[in-house]
Amino acid sequence: MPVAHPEPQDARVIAHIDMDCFYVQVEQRKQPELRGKPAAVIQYNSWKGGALIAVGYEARAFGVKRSMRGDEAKKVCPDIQLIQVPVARDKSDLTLYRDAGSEVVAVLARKGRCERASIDEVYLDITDVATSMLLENPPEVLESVDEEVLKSHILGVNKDDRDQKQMVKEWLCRNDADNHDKLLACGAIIVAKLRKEVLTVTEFTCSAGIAHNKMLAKLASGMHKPAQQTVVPSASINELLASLPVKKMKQLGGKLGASLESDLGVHNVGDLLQFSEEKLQNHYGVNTGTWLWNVARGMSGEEVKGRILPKSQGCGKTFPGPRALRTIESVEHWLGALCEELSDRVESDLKQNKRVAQTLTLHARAYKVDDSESQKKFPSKSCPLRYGSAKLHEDARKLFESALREYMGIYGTDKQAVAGGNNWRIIGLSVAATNILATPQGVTSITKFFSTSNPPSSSSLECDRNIQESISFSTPSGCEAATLDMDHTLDMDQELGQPSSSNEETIHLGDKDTGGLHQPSSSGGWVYKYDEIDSSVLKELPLEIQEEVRRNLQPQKRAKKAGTGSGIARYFTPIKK
Ligand code: TTP
Repeated sequence: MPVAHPEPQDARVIAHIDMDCFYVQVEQRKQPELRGKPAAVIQYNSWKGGALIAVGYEARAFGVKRSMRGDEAKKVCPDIQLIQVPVARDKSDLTLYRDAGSEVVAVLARKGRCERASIDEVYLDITDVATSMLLENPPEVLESVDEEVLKSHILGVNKDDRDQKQMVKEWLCRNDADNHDKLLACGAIIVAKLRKEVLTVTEFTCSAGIAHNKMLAKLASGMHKPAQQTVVPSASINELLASLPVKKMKQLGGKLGASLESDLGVHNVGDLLQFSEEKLQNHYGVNTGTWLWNVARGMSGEEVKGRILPKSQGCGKTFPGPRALRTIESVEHWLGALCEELSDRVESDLKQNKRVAQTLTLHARAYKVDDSESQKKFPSKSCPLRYGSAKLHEDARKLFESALREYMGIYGTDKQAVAGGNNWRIIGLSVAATNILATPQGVTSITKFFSTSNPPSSSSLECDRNIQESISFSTPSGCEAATLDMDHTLDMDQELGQPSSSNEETIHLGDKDTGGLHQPSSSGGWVYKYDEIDSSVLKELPLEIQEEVRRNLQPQKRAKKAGTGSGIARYFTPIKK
């Protein structure tokens, strides 16, 4: 649920940095002979040449698209180099790309508050450094302006046939500009320099958007790719939004976008301007209504969070079509592989960053053989996380068994009944370590994190007591503390051919505080702060899962049907004012 934040009084300078065809660049750095050649990175699954997950710009010029498979890409671009994503434990291993992303973050974080938004995207709040520059060395006193800065696109400015660079220079160095534009001009100079530093240090090019808030900076960073930057002066906002289709904005996608189109006839974001805040609130609830009203004006007060490490870690694998898992043994096998990887990652996070993961969460997608139309979701389960691959595996197995019993409607502990039924198929499996906290500094030993975490015991009944139940579709009264954590850097193999209904839920119940994402509403239900959910990391998940999660992020609308359906929305009632 989008939440409106008041726009801060003082102008901010925010940059959104987005790496260009990131995985391809990482591979090209590894194999320099691929530089300048059409190339794409393909997923681990060679069916029809493998699914493309990143396409280099040289290949894009031939018409190669991410939606293609390798065979199709070869048809439109016979010389294309297809590079398979690294593989470990029979699944994609994104360590190489994740580490490359960290190299970039290390360069960018020197200049301002830095929020790592996904494997290859960063927000930077450079207000302080831009303000200092404006005071000490403003653009209008510069003797020369760097070429990279002059290549900037200034929305609303680069419009006629005059010398573009000259126009940019004039805009940057105007004496009569207002303070907001002057700060953006400083931002453009700072970001161009940073992008050059990123290139020197990492060999990667990136694109950037520079604006007064995160929303506009993000919109702008993708406008002129690769290796370019775009500035959004306040005067250009209306024009920008007037022609921006709502579906181009992630938060306006899914059902909200569809409803805007069908109920209000809104196609472009700017079309929202015609509606009063009250009207939008009547349609979409107080929060979303105000948020939409602000969006129409390019307003968003969301802060850049100082965060360069992910809040959680996860890994998963899909099992499409005939590869669906059908026995407890095969699930256990894959949980073992996933837990080994997760264990390596949390251990290394502990070592390198002194952070401890608190919660283990299991998600799966499933369908029933005799009822493949069923919309019932496979419940997610969480429990306190115990370090060590074997313990993680043991706990993940118990979480799975508990979830499977619930999914199959078997409330006893008869393992045989569930396992032997062979009436289910698992098409996606993932484990995640969430609630990762910095270890307290000082005398307290970190061992307390390992010894007091109530590990699930060997009996499944006891195990259930420790499990933080996921949203239970059948027992809403158990809903005491809904938590939602979508900030996983999930590694999911993306493969085609799987049934389209995604059953993943990242919402679970429990008595642990997972970072204050939720508050009780006055009506006794729960709301979560949409803007605190880092949804961009979702792009590592298969598209249909992304869709599903996004659908579930519009609880207010769904909450209108509270009590009438079995969807999760009934637990998320709007705050009454
Ligand atoms: P993107 O930033 O979406 O795309 P990109 O960097 O490849 O290209 P662009 O220059 O247009 O921004 O994604 C970053 C990386 O994330 C991408 O290189 C590969 C990976 N990725 C996936 O694995 N699956 C996906 O569905 C998407 C969208 C990206």
